Amino acid sequence: MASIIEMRSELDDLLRQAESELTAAASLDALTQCKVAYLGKKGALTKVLRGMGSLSAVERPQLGAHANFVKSQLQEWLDAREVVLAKLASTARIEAERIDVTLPGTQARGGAMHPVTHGMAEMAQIFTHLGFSIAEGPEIEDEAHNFDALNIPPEHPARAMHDTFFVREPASATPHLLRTHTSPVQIRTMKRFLAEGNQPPLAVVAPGRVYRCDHDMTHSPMFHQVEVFRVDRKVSMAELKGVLHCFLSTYFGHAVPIRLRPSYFPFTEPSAEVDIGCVLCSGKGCRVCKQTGWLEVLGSGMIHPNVLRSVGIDPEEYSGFAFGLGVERLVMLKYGIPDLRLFFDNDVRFLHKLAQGRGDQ
Ligand code: 2U9
Repeated sequence: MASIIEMRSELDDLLRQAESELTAAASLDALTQCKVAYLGKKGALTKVLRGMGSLSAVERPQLGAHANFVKSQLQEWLDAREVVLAKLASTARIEAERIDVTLPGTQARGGAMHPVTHGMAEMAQIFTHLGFSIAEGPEIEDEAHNFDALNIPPEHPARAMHDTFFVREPASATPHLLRTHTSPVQIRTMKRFLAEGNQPPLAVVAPGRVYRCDHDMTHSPMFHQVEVFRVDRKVSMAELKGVLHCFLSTYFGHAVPIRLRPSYFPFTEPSAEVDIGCVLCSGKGCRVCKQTGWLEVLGSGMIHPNVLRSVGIDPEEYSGFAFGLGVERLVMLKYGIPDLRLFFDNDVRFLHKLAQGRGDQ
């Protein structure tokens, strides 16, 4: 059985040991463990106090007073160490969560024009620089503007050739369709121009979506056209050829040879298909130009007198040239795009690469 002297010295040993352990506690967790080990129900202090039963009634309060001192000293050190460790822990957390605002951020990739939209804008701009005005019109048209006014009467085979999408509507209403070319825009523009009391000259470029019921490797049911016309006194085929050469050379960025081959369109007379010297092999002959050295790029001609008459322009006094081109084909040739379907898949890797090549971003 321990004497009061021994028990006092046990308490003093406990205090000394606790002091060194508490100062060594490196984390709040370690400190909690220390607290349990010394002040807990099964801790070192309780263990010493359990022996108090063997002390006399005089000794018991003496040791009790000393035990209270030891306990409050322990508590004081624990509290002080806790403040230090809590501060260290919060500094470490702040350090770990620190954000370096000087690091470069993740770049948000900007959007860019679709190659077809971009190409169409490029083409339209060449014409605005030549003094042409841009015109737009409805994509849902009637037969009068899409066919009749363009010298394509109801039984004309060109109506069947155009593979038209008709819009379902009540039998009493005028049939409507998705325009098969942007020519109805030209018709509407000429009519409006005259209705506003003007007389030619008139020079217009009509870019936009057109629709044909046609779908294979090289045809999409929706594609884009740019159509151009100029009406004035004495407009000639020579002027047409000059404008074509200027347009195609500006678009491709270098002088391109062109040739006109006789052709037939209901809305032009005479009509000509236009070829350019192959931009891939410079006319030497390759797979794309099928060894001919030439690529067909557009259709053209002098506006048919019936078309001028249909809008109220006297073909005896005025003449005009017109031509139309498929935007996708010209964009493919300029940017070396091998497959029409790439335009419609909208794979951002393809679109981004093209935009980068153009220097858009
Ligand atoms: C008016 C009068 C005449 C526009 C023309 C073509 C010839 C032509 C095709 C090229 C490729 C359509 O996209 S494509 O399939 N176009 O061959 N277009 S003459 O003639 C007009 C236009 C408007 C008032």
